[in-house]
Amino acid sequence: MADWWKKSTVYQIYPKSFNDTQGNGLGDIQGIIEKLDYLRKLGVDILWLTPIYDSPQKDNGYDISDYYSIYSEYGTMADFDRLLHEARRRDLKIIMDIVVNHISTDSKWFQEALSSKDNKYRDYFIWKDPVNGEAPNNWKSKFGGSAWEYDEASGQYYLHLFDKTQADLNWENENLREDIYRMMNYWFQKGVDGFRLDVINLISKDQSFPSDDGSIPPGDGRKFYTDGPRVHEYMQEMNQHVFSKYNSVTVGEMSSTTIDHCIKYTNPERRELDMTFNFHHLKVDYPNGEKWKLAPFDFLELKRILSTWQTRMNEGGGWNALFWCNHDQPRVVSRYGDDGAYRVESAKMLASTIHMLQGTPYIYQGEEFGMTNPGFSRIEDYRDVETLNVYEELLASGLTDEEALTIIKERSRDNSRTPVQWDASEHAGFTSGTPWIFPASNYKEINAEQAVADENSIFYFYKALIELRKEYDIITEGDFTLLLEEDPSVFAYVRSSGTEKLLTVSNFYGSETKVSWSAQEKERLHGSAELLLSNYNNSASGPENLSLRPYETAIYRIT
Ligand code: TEU
Repeated sequence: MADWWKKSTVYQIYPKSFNDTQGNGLGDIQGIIEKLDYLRKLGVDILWLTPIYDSPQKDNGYDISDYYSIYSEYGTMADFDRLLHEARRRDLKIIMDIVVNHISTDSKWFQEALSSKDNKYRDYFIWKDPVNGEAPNNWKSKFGGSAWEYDEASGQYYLHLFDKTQADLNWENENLREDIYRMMNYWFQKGVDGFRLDVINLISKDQSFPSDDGSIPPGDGRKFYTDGPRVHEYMQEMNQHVFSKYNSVTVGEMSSTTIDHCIKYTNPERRELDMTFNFHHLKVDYPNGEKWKLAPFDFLELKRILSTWQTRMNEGGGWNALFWCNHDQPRVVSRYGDDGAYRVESAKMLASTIHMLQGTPYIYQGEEFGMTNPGFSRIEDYRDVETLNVYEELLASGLTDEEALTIIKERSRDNSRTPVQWDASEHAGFTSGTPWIFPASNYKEINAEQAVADENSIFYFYKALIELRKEYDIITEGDFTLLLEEDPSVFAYVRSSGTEKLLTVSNFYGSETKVSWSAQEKERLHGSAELLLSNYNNSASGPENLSLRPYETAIYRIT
Protein backbone atom coordinates (compact mmCIF):
# COMPACT_ATOMS: atom_id res chain seq x y z
CA MET A 1 0.00 0.00 0.00
CA ALA A 2 1.45 3.34 -0.99
CA ASP A 3 2.10 5.78 1.86
CA TRP A 4 1.45 3.05 4.45
CA TRP A 5 3.54 5.13 6.83
CA LYS A 6 0.92 7.93 6.96
CA LYS A 7 -1.13 5.91 9.47
CA SER A 8 1.94 4.58 11.28
CA THR A 9 3.48 5.74 14.53
CA VAL A 10 7.26 5.60 14.90
CA TYR A 11 9.09 4.82 18.15
CA GLN A 12 12.64 6.16 18.39
CA ILE A 13 15.18 3.98 20.21
CA TYR A 14 18.51 5.43 21.37
CA PRO A 15 20.16 2.02 21.90
CA LYS A 16 22.91 3.26 24.23
CA SER A 17 20.27 4.20 26.84
CA PHE A 18 17.50 1.74 26.04
CA ASN A 19 18.16 -1.62 27.77
CA ASP A 20 21.43 -3.33 28.79
CA THR A 21 21.43 -7.17 28.92
CA GLN A 22 25.22 -7.59 29.17
CA GLY A 23 25.82 -5.64 32.36
CA ASN A 24 28.36 -3.31 30.74
CA GLY A 25 26.29 -0.19 31.41
CA LEU A 26 25.40 0.31 27.74
CA GLY A 27 22.16 -0.64 26.05
CA ASP A 28 22.37 -3.37 23.42
CA ILE A 29 20.49 -5.10 20.60
CA GLN A 30 19.41 -8.03 22.78
CA GLY A 31 17.97 -5.41 25.13
CA ILE A 32 15.80 -4.09 22.30
CA ILE A 33 14.63 -7.62 21.43
CA GLU A 34 13.56 -8.15 25.05
CA LYS A 35 11.31 -5.07 24.90
CA LEU A 36 9.59 -5.78 21.58
CA ASP A 37 6.45 -7.13 23.32
CA TYR A 38 6.27 -3.90 25.38
CA LEU A 39 6.46 -1.87 22.16
CA ARG A 40 3.85 -4.06 20.48
CA LYS A 41 1.58 -3.45 23.51
CA LEU A 42 2.06 0.31 23.08
CA GLY A 43 0.87 -0.17 19.50
CA VAL A 44 3.67 1.51 17.54
CA ASP A 45 4.40 0.33 13.99
CA ILE A 46 7.95 1.35 13.14
CA LEU A 47 11.12 1.36 15.25
CA TRP A 48 13.81 3.95 14.42
CA LEU A 49 17.22 2.89 15.74
CA THR A 50 19.76 5.68 16.11
CA PRO A 51 23.16 4.60 14.72
CA ILE A 52 24.34 1.11 15.77
CA TYR A 53 27.27 0.92 13.33
CA ASP A 54 30.90 0.68 14.38
CA SER A 55 31.99 4.01 15.83
CA PRO A 56 34.51 5.50 18.28
CA GLN A 57 31.38 6.94 19.98
CA LYS A 58 32.67 10.54 20.13
CA ASP A 59 29.13 11.60 19.18
CA ASN A 60 27.36 8.45 20.41
CA GLY A 61 27.41 6.76 17.03
CA TYR A 62 26.80 9.75 14.76
CA ASP A 63 30.50 9.38 13.98
CA ILE A 64 30.35 6.17 11.98
CA SER A 65 33.68 4.45 11.27
CA ASP A 66 32.29 1.44 9.33
CA TYR A 67 28.85 1.47 7.66
CA TYR A 68 28.90 -2.32 7.34
CA SER A 69 29.50 -3.44 10.91
CA ILE A 70 27.73 -3.27 14.26
CA TYR A 71 29.34 -1.44 17.19
CA SER A 72 30.62 -4.40 19.22
CA GLU A 73 29.30 -3.13 22.57
CA TYR A 74 25.76 -3.29 21.11
CA GLY A 75 26.22 -6.86 19.80
CA THR A 76 26.87 -8.61 16.51
CA MET A 77 25.38 -8.64 13.03
CA ALA A 78 23.76 -11.95 14.00
CA ASP A 79 22.06 -10.11 16.89
CA PHE A 80 20.83 -7.48 14.45
CA ASP A 81 19.49 -10.16 12.08
CA ARG A 82 17.66 -11.69 15.04
CA LEU A 83 16.20 -8.29 15.92
CA LEU A 84 14.92 -7.90 12.35
CA HIS A 85 13.34 -11.37 12.54
CA GLU A 86 11.78 -10.84 15.96
CA ALA A 87 10.45 -7.42 14.96
CA ARG A 88 8.91 -8.77 11.76
CA ARG A 89 7.26 -11.58 13.74
CA ARG A 90 5.48 -8.81 15.67
CA ASP A 91 4.65 -6.78 12.55
CA LEU A 92 7.13 -4.10 13.61
CA LYS A 93 9.18 -2.40 10.88
CA ILE A 94 12.70 -1.11 11.45
CA ILE A 95 14.32 2.01 10.04
CA MET A 96 18.01 2.72 10.51
CA ASP A 97 19.58 6.08 11.23
CA ILE A 98 22.15 6.78 8.53
CA VAL A 99 24.76 9.54 8.65
CA VAL A 100 26.08 10.39 5.21
CA ASN A 101 26.92 14.06 5.63
CA HIS A 102 30.04 13.09 7.52
CA ILE A 103 32.02 10.06 8.67
CA SER A 104 34.35 9.37 11.57
CA THR A 105 38.00 10.33 11.11
CA ASP A 106 38.65 6.75 12.33
CA SER A 107 37.05 5.45 9.12
CA LYS A 108 39.13 3.68 6.44
CA TRP A 109 38.16 6.36 3.94
CA PHE A 110 39.53 9.19 6.09
CA GLN A 111 42.64 7.34 7.12
CA GLU A 112 43.36 6.65 3.43
CA ALA A 113 42.67 10.30 2.64
CA LEU A 114 45.23 11.36 5.28
CA SER A 115 47.88 9.08 3.79
CA SER A 116 48.39 11.15 0.64
CA LYS A 117 46.91 13.95 -1.44
CA ASP A 118 46.83 11.53 -4.39
CA ASN A 119 44.88 8.82 -2.60
CA LYS A 120 41.55 8.00 -4.28
CA TYR A 121 39.75 8.74 -1.02
CA ARG A 122 41.30 12.21 -0.58
CA ASP A 123 38.49 13.74 -2.62
CA TYR A 124 35.84 11.95 -0.55
CA PHE A 125 36.38 14.85 1.86
CA ILE A 126 36.51 18.64 1.65
CA TRP A 127 40.10 19.86 1.79
CA LYS A 128 41.11 23.51 1.43
CA ASP A 129 44.44 25.35 1.55
CA PRO A 130 44.88 27.97 4.26
CA VAL A 131 43.93 31.53 3.36
CA ASN A 132 46.48 34.04 4.70
CA GLY A 133 47.68 31.28 7.00
CA GLU A 134 44.21 30.85 8.45
CA ALA A 135 41.17 28.61 7.98
CA PRO A 136 39.58 28.92 4.51
CA ASN A 137 36.53 30.82 5.84
CA ASN A 138 34.76 31.74 9.07
CA TRP A 139 32.41 28.75 9.24
CA LYS A 140 31.73 27.57 12.78
CA SER A 141 31.14 23.99 13.91
CA LYS A 142 27.70 23.29 15.42
CA PHE A 143 29.60 21.94 18.41
CA GLY A 144 31.68 25.08 18.89
CA GLY A 145 34.92 26.40 17.42
CA SER A 146 35.99 26.53 13.78
CA ALA A 147 34.45 24.11 11.24
CA TRP A 148 37.97 23.59 9.78
CA GLU A 149 40.69 21.33 11.24
CA TYR A 150 44.28 21.72 10.09
CA ASP A 151 46.21 18.63 8.91
CA GLU A 152 49.93 19.30 9.41
CA ALA A 153 51.07 16.51 7.08
CA SER A 154 49.32 17.91 4.02
CA GLY A 155 49.18 21.58 5.04
CA GLN A 156 45.46 21.64 4.34
CA TYR A 157 42.26 22.02 6.37
CA TYR A 158 39.33 19.60 6.24
CA LEU A 159 35.71 20.62 6.86
CA HIS A 160 33.67 19.35 9.83
CA LEU A 161 30.32 21.00 10.48
CA PHE A 162 30.14 19.01 13.70
CA ASP A 163 32.95 17.58 15.81
CA LYS A 164 36.48 17.55 14.34
CA THR A 165 36.28 13.73 14.45
CA GLN A 166 33.28 13.93 12.06
CA ALA A 167 34.74 14.86 8.66
CA ASP A 168 32.21 16.14 6.11
CA LEU A 169 31.92 14.04 2.95
CA ASN A 170 32.32 15.59 -0.49
CA TRP A 171 29.07 14.83 -2.28
CA GLU A 172 30.37 16.45 -5.46
CA ASN A 173 32.42 13.22 -5.86
CA GLU A 174 30.36 10.71 -7.86
CA ASN A 175 32.35 7.74 -6.57
CA LEU A 176 31.48 8.76 -3.01
CA ARG A 177 27.81 8.96 -3.90
CA GLU A 178 27.91 5.52 -5.54
CA ASP A 179 29.60 4.06 -2.43
CA ILE A 180 26.86 5.56 -0.26
CA TYR A 181 24.04 4.19 -2.45
CA ARG A 182 25.72 0.76 -2.50
CA MET A 183 25.78 0.78 1.29
CA MET A 184 22.12 1.83 1.55
CA ASN A 185 21.09 -0.96 -0.80
CA TYR A 186 23.03 -3.41 1.38
CA TRP A 187 20.90 -2.54 4.41
CA PHE A 188 17.66 -2.67 2.45
CA GLN A 189 18.63 -6.08 1.08
CA LYS A 190 19.22 -7.22 4.68
CA GLY A 191 15.60 -6.37 5.35
CA VAL A 192 15.43 -2.90 6.92
CA ASP A 193 12.35 -0.88 5.99
CA GLY A 194 13.86 2.57 5.61
CA PHE A 195 16.14 5.29 6.89
CA ARG A 196 16.20 8.38 9.05
CA LEU A 197 18.77 10.50 7.24
CA ASP A 198 20.90 12.57 9.59
CA VAL A 199 21.33 16.27 8.64
CA ILE A 200 20.70 15.23 5.05
CA ASN A 201 20.04 18.81 3.90
CA LEU A 202 23.68 19.71 4.59
CA ILE A 203 25.28 17.37 2.05
CA SER A 204 25.47 19.93 -0.78
CA LYS A 205 27.85 22.81 -0.14
CA ASP A 206 28.26 26.04 -2.13
CA GLN A 207 31.53 25.20 -3.85
CA SER A 208 32.80 28.73 -3.48
CA PHE A 209 32.69 28.17 0.30
CA PRO A 210 31.81 31.79 1.04
CA SER A 211 32.32 33.06 4.57
CA ASP A 212 29.19 33.42 6.65
CA ASP A 213 28.37 37.14 6.34
CA GLY A 214 25.75 36.93 9.08
CA SER A 215 23.08 38.15 6.64
CA ILE A 216 20.68 35.32 7.58
CA PRO A 217 18.63 36.67 10.51
CA PRO A 218 18.38 34.50 13.65
CA GLY A 219 15.23 32.36 13.67
CA ASP A 220 15.05 32.51 9.87
CA GLY A 221 15.25 28.72 9.73
CA ARG A 222 18.23 28.66 7.38
CA LYS A 223 21.92 28.64 8.17
CA PHE A 224 24.75 29.40 5.79
CA TYR A 225 25.26 25.66 5.20
CA THR A 226 21.69 24.38 4.77
CA ASP A 227 19.80 23.25 1.65
CA GLY A 228 22.77 23.73 -0.66
CA PRO A 229 22.67 24.14 -4.46
CA ARG A 230 22.56 20.44 -5.47
CA VAL A 231 20.72 18.97 -2.47
CA HIS A 232 17.50 18.15 -4.34
CA GLU A 233 19.45 16.69 -7.25
CA TYR A 234 21.22 14.37 -4.80
CA MET A 235 17.93 13.41 -3.10
CA GLN A 236 16.38 12.50 -6.44
CA GLU A 237 19.47 10.52 -7.42
CA MET A 238 19.43 8.70 -4.04
CA ASN A 239 15.73 7.94 -4.46
CA GLN A 240 16.30 6.60 -7.98
CA HIS A 241 19.33 4.47 -7.01
CA VAL A 242 17.95 3.22 -3.68
CA PHE A 243 14.56 4.09 -2.15
CA SER A 244 12.46 3.61 -5.29
CA LYS A 245 13.46 -0.07 -5.40
CA TYR A 246 11.78 -0.92 -2.07
CA ASN A 247 8.50 -0.42 -0.22
CA SER A 248 10.47 1.92 2.00
CA VAL A 249 9.93 4.86 4.30
CA THR A 250 12.44 7.69 4.54
CA VAL A 251 12.60 10.72 6.83
CA GLY A 252 15.13 13.48 6.43
CA GLU A 253 16.40 15.38 9.47
CA MET A 254 16.62 19.09 8.75
CA SER A 255 17.81 20.96 11.82
CA SER A 256 17.57 24.25 9.93
CA THR A 257 15.56 24.51 6.71
CA THR A 258 12.50 26.18 5.20
CA ILE A 259 8.95 25.10 4.40
CA ASP A 260 9.57 25.61 0.69
CA HIS A 261 12.48 23.18 0.76
CA CYS A 262 10.53 20.67 2.87
CA ILE A 263 7.69 20.76 0.35
CA LYS A 264 10.27 19.98 -2.33
CA TYR A 265 11.85 17.20 -0.24
CA THR A 266 8.53 15.48 0.49
CA ASN A 267 6.13 16.14 -2.40
CA PRO A 268 5.84 12.59 -3.81
CA GLU A 269 5.86 13.87 -7.38
CA ARG A 270 9.51 14.87 -6.87
CA ARG A 271 10.61 11.42 -5.66
CA GLU A 272 12.99 12.59 -2.96
CA LEU A 273 12.01 11.74 0.68
CA ASP A 274 8.73 10.70 2.29
CA MET A 275 8.82 13.19 5.17
CA THR A 276 11.07 15.61 7.04
CA PHE A 277 11.81 16.61 10.61
CA ASN A 278 12.01 20.35 10.97
CA PHE A 279 12.78 22.04 14.31
CA HIS A 280 11.18 25.47 14.09
CA HIS A 281 8.63 24.58 16.82
CA LEU A 282 11.52 23.52 19.08
CA LYS A 283 13.25 26.89 18.95
CA VAL A 284 10.46 29.09 20.38
CA ASP A 285 12.29 29.06 23.72
CA TYR A 286 15.57 30.14 22.10
CA PRO A 287 15.72 33.93 22.63
CA ASN A 288 16.76 35.50 19.30
CA GLY A 289 17.33 31.98 17.97
CA GLU A 290 20.10 31.31 20.49
CA LYS A 291 19.97 27.78 21.95
CA TRP A 292 22.31 28.50 24.86
CA LYS A 293 20.27 31.32 26.35
CA LEU A 294 17.14 30.78 28.49
CA ALA A 295 13.67 32.23 28.01
CA PRO A 296 10.09 30.98 28.56
CA PHE A 297 8.71 29.42 25.41
CA ASP A 298 6.70 31.73 23.14
CA PHE A 299 3.32 29.98 23.07
CA LEU A 300 1.72 32.18 20.38
CA GLU A 301 4.78 31.66 18.15
CA LEU A 302 4.56 27.90 18.79
CA LYS A 303 0.94 27.88 17.58
CA ARG A 304 1.80 30.02 14.55
CA ILE A 305 4.68 27.75 13.52
CA LEU A 306 2.80 24.48 13.93
CA SER A 307 -0.24 25.78 12.03
CA THR A 308 1.84 27.34 9.25
CA TRP A 309 3.70 24.06 8.70
CA GLN A 310 0.37 22.20 8.72
CA THR A 311 -1.31 24.38 6.10
CA ARG A 312 1.70 25.01 3.84
CA MET A 313 2.88 21.38 3.74
CA ASN A 314 -0.70 20.22 3.11
CA GLU A 315 -1.12 22.74 0.26
CA GLY A 316 2.25 21.72 -1.19
CA GLY A 317 1.64 18.00 -1.01
CA GLY A 318 4.38 17.60 1.58
CA TRP A 319 4.38 15.42 4.72
CA ASN A 320 5.57 16.28 8.24
CA ALA A 321 7.23 14.14 10.85
CA LEU A 322 5.42 15.11 14.07
CA PHE A 323 7.47 15.13 17.26
CA TRP A 324 8.33 16.94 20.47
CA CYS A 325 11.21 14.75 21.64
CA ASN A 326 14.28 13.05 20.31
CA HIS A 327 17.82 12.24 21.51
CA ASP A 328 18.93 15.85 20.93
CA GLN A 329 16.02 17.64 22.61
CA PRO A 330 15.10 18.10 26.28
CA ARG A 331 12.12 16.06 27.52
CA VAL A 332 9.03 17.96 26.38
CA VAL A 333 7.11 17.51 29.66
CA SER A 334 9.93 19.45 31.37
CA ARG A 335 10.22 21.96 28.52
CA TYR A 336 6.67 22.86 27.43
CA GLY A 337 4.66 21.07 30.15
CA ASP A 338 4.91 20.60 33.91
CA ASP A 339 7.19 17.87 35.27
CA GLY A 340 5.86 18.45 38.77
CA ALA A 341 2.27 18.35 40.05
CA TYR A 342 0.70 18.17 36.58
CA ARG A 343 3.21 15.85 34.90
CA VAL A 344 0.64 13.27 33.82
CA GLU A 345 -1.96 15.78 32.62
CA SER A 346 0.55 17.93 30.75
CA ALA A 347 2.33 14.97 29.14
CA LYS A 348 -1.03 13.72 27.82
CA MET A 349 -1.98 17.21 26.65
CA LEU A 350 1.27 17.60 24.72
CA ALA A 351 0.77 14.17 23.18
CA SER A 352 -2.73 14.83 21.87
CA THR A 353 -1.71 18.26 20.58
CA ILE A 354 0.89 16.77 18.26
CA HIS A 355 -0.74 13.41 17.44
CA MET A 356 -3.94 14.90 15.99
CA LEU A 357 -1.96 16.96 13.44
CA GLN A 358 -1.36 15.88 9.85
CA GLY A 359 1.88 13.92 9.58
CA THR A 360 3.54 10.81 10.97
CA PRO A 361 4.02 10.97 14.78
CA TYR A 362 7.25 9.95 16.50
CA ILE A 363 7.48 8.86 20.15
CA TYR A 364 10.92 9.02 21.75
CA GLN A 365 11.84 6.28 24.24
CA GLY A 366 10.37 7.06 27.68
CA GLU A 367 8.10 9.82 26.35
CA GLU A 368 5.26 7.28 26.41
CA PHE A 369 5.30 7.26 30.22
CA GLY A 370 6.41 10.83 30.86
CA MET A 371 10.14 10.65 31.55
CA THR A 372 11.50 14.05 32.60
CA ASN A 373 14.80 15.93 32.35
CA PRO A 374 17.17 14.54 35.02
CA GLY A 375 18.12 17.94 36.43
CA PHE A 376 21.84 17.15 36.73
CA SER A 377 23.59 20.00 38.53
CA ARG A 378 27.27 18.89 38.13
CA ILE A 379 29.16 18.98 34.81
CA GLU A 380 30.62 15.57 35.78
CA ASP A 381 27.18 14.04 35.24
CA TYR A 382 27.06 15.09 31.58
CA ARG A 383 28.47 13.07 28.67
CA ASP A 384 27.42 14.84 25.45
CA VAL A 385 30.22 16.28 23.32
CA GLU A 386 28.10 19.33 22.41
CA THR A 387 27.28 19.99 26.07
CA LEU A 388 30.87 19.63 27.27
CA ASN A 389 32.18 21.93 24.51
CA VAL A 390 29.53 24.55 25.23
CA TYR A 391 30.19 24.40 28.99
CA GLU A 392 33.80 25.45 28.35
CA GLU A 393 32.62 28.19 25.95
CA LEU A 394 30.12 29.51 28.51
CA LEU A 395 32.81 29.66 31.21
CA ALA A 396 35.19 31.33 28.76
CA SER A 397 32.48 33.92 28.04
CA GLY A 398 32.55 34.89 31.73
CA LEU A 399 29.65 32.89 33.17
CA THR A 400 30.14 31.24 36.54
CA ASP A 401 29.98 27.45 36.85
CA GLU A 402 26.51 27.78 38.39
CA GLU A 403 25.26 30.12 35.64
CA ALA A 404 26.60 27.81 32.94
CA LEU A 405 25.02 24.74 34.56
CA THR A 406 21.66 26.51 34.91
CA ILE A 407 21.60 26.84 31.12
CA ILE A 408 22.95 23.34 30.47
CA LYS A 409 20.39 21.79 32.82
CA GLU A 410 17.64 23.08 30.46
CA ARG A 411 19.34 22.68 27.08
CA SER A 412 21.70 19.70 27.18
CA ARG A 413 21.04 16.82 24.81
CA ASP A 414 21.78 14.53 27.77
CA ASN A 415 18.33 15.47 29.09
CA SER A 416 16.94 12.87 26.70
CA ARG A 417 19.83 10.40 26.90
CA THR A 418 19.48 9.12 30.47
CA PRO A 419 18.58 5.42 30.69
CA VAL A 420 15.01 4.37 30.05
CA GLN A 421 13.36 3.93 33.45
CA TRP A 422 11.96 0.39 33.20
CA ASP A 423 11.17 -0.18 36.89
CA ALA A 424 12.00 0.90 40.44
CA SER A 425 15.00 -1.43 40.85
CA GLU A 426 18.59 -0.16 40.92
CA HIS A 427 19.54 1.96 37.91
CA ALA A 428 15.86 1.88 36.91
CA GLY A 429 16.18 -1.69 35.65
CA PHE A 430 18.34 -0.43 32.74
CA THR A 431 21.53 -2.26 33.69
CA SER A 432 22.99 -4.60 36.29
CA GLY A 433 26.30 -2.75 35.81
CA THR A 434 27.26 0.92 36.12
CA PRO A 435 25.26 2.95 33.60
CA TRP A 436 27.27 5.05 31.13
CA ILE A 437 25.09 7.96 32.28
CA PHE A 438 22.97 7.95 35.43
CA PRO A 439 19.17 7.69 35.39
CA ALA A 440 17.03 10.59 36.56
CA SER A 441 16.54 10.28 40.33
CA ASN A 442 12.73 10.01 39.93
CA TYR A 443 12.85 6.51 38.39
CA LYS A 444 11.26 4.88 41.43
CA GLU A 445 8.04 6.84 40.78
CA ILE A 446 8.31 7.25 37.01
CA ASN A 447 8.91 3.98 35.14
CA ALA A 448 7.40 1.73 32.48
CA GLU A 449 6.37 -1.01 34.90
CA GLN A 450 4.27 1.43 36.93
CA ALA A 451 2.77 2.93 33.77
CA VAL A 452 1.75 -0.42 32.27
CA ALA A 453 0.07 -1.34 35.58
CA ASP A 454 -1.99 1.89 35.68
CA GLU A 455 -4.88 2.09 33.18
CA ASN A 456 -4.91 5.88 33.54
CA SER A 457 -1.20 6.27 32.77
CA ILE A 458 0.36 8.28 29.97
CA PHE A 459 1.26 4.96 28.33
CA TYR A 460 -2.38 4.06 27.68
CA PHE A 461 -3.12 7.61 26.52
CA TYR A 462 -0.45 7.25 23.80
CA LYS A 463 -1.87 3.83 22.97
CA ALA A 464 -5.30 5.42 22.49
CA LEU A 465 -3.88 8.18 20.27
CA ILE A 466 -2.15 5.59 18.08
CA GLU A 467 -5.44 3.71 17.74
CA LEU A 468 -7.37 6.88 16.85
CA ARG A 469 -4.96 7.50 13.96
CA LYS A 470 -5.71 4.07 12.55
CA GLU A 471 -9.47 4.41 13.05
CA TYR A 472 -10.11 7.91 11.68
CA ASP A 473 -8.93 8.87 8.18
CA ILE A 474 -9.60 12.52 9.03
CA ILE A 475 -6.41 12.53 11.13
CA THR A 476 -4.27 11.71 8.11
CA GLU A 477 -6.37 13.31 5.38
CA GLY A 478 -8.31 16.23 6.93
CA ASP A 479 -7.52 19.91 6.36
CA PHE A 480 -6.18 21.97 9.27
CA THR A 481 -7.58 25.21 10.70
CA LEU A 482 -6.14 26.99 13.72
CA LEU A 483 -8.74 28.38 16.16
CA LEU A 484 -8.35 30.89 19.02
CA GLU A 485 -5.21 32.17 17.28
CA GLU A 486 -4.48 34.87 19.87
CA ASP A 487 -5.58 32.95 22.97
CA PRO A 488 -2.59 33.05 25.35
CA SER A 489 -3.26 29.63 26.93
CA VAL A 490 -5.28 27.45 24.59
CA PHE A 491 -4.12 25.66 21.45
CA ALA A 492 -7.21 24.66 19.48
CA TYR A 493 -7.42 23.37 15.96
CA VAL A 494 -9.93 21.59 13.83
CA ARG A 495 -9.30 19.01 11.16
CA SER A 496 -12.00 18.92 8.48
CA SER A 497 -13.01 16.38 5.89
CA GLY A 498 -16.39 16.92 4.25
CA THR A 499 -18.96 17.36 7.05
CA GLU A 500 -16.75 15.52 9.56
CA LYS A 501 -14.58 17.54 11.96
CA LEU A 502 -12.04 16.63 14.59
CA LEU A 503 -11.48 19.30 17.26
CA THR A 504 -8.42 19.15 19.51
CA VAL A 505 -8.37 21.75 22.27
CA SER A 506 -5.58 21.99 24.83
CA ASN A 507 -4.81 24.20 27.80
CA PHE A 508 -1.03 24.63 27.80
CA TYR A 509 -0.94 26.10 31.30
CA GLY A 510 -1.56 25.23 34.93
CA SER A 511 -4.59 27.39 35.61
CA GLU A 512 -8.20 26.91 34.56
CA THR A 513 -9.24 28.87 31.50
CA LYS A 514 -12.56 29.56 29.79
CA VAL A 515 -12.68 28.98 26.03
CA SER A 516 -14.27 31.86 24.11
CA TRP A 517 -15.07 30.83 20.55
CA SER A 518 -15.79 33.58 18.02
CA ALA A 519 -19.15 33.51 16.24
CA GLN A 520 -17.43 32.12 13.15
CA GLU A 521 -15.70 29.41 15.20
CA LYS A 522 -19.00 28.45 16.89
CA GLU A 523 -20.52 28.11 13.43
CA ARG A 524 -17.58 26.00 12.28
CA LEU A 525 -17.94 23.70 15.32
CA HIS A 526 -21.71 23.35 15.05
CA GLY A 527 -22.87 19.74 15.04
CA SER A 528 -23.12 16.63 17.16
CA ALA A 529 -19.95 16.34 19.24
CA GLU A 530 -18.58 13.07 20.58
CA LEU A 531 -15.71 13.19 23.10
CA LEU A 532 -13.11 10.72 21.78
CA LEU A 533 -10.37 11.28 24.36
CA SER A 534 -9.59 13.50 27.34
CA ASN A 535 -6.87 13.57 30.01
CA TYR A 536 -9.37 14.13 32.81
CA ASN A 537 -11.58 11.23 33.86
CA ASN A 538 -14.70 13.29 34.56
CA SER A 539 -14.85 14.28 30.94
CA ALA A 540 -14.96 17.87 29.78
CA SER A 541 -18.25 19.50 28.86
CA GLY A 542 -19.21 19.83 25.18
CA PRO A 543 -17.08 22.11 23.03
CA GLU A 544 -19.63 24.95 23.03
CA ASN A 545 -19.16 26.00 26.68
CA LEU A 546 -15.71 24.80 27.47
CA SER A 547 -13.76 25.60 30.60
CA LEU A 548 -10.41 23.83 30.57
CA ARG A 549 -8.76 22.67 33.80
CA PRO A 550 -4.96 22.83 34.20
CA TYR A 551 -3.32 21.24 31.14
CA GLU A 552 -6.67 19.77 30.08
CA THR A 553 -6.92 18.43 26.56
CA ALA A 554 -9.96 17.06 24.76
CA ILE A 555 -10.50 15.56 21.33
CA TYR A 556 -14.01 15.78 19.87
CA ARG A 557 -15.40 14.26 16.69
CA ILE A 558 -18.11 16.51 15.28
CA THR A 559 -20.52 15.34 12.61
O1 TEU B 1 21.67 16.52 14.78
C1 TEU B 1 21.59 17.63 13.86
C2 TEU B 1 21.91 18.89 14.54
O2 TEU B 1 22.06 19.93 13.93
C3 TEU B 1 22.07 18.85 15.99
O3 TEU B 1 23.05 19.76 16.33
C4 TEU B 1 20.75 19.22 16.62
O4 TEU B 1 20.03 20.09 15.80
C5 TEU B 1 21.03 19.97 17.88
O5 TEU B 1 21.78 19.09 18.68
C6 TEU B 1 19.69 20.34 18.54
O6 TEU B 1 20.01 21.25 19.56
C7 TEU B 1 22.04 15.29 14.16
C8 TEU B 1 21.91 14.20 15.21
O7 TEU B 1 20.54 14.11 15.63
C9 TEU B 1 22.81 14.57 16.37
O8 TEU B 1 22.65 13.64 17.45
C10 TEU B 1 24.24 14.55 15.87
O9 TEU B 1 25.10 14.99 16.91
C11 TEU B 1 24.40 15.50 14.66
O10 TEU B 1 23.37 15.35 13.69
C12 TEU B 1 25.71 15.20 13.95
O11 TEU B 1 25.61 13.94 13.33
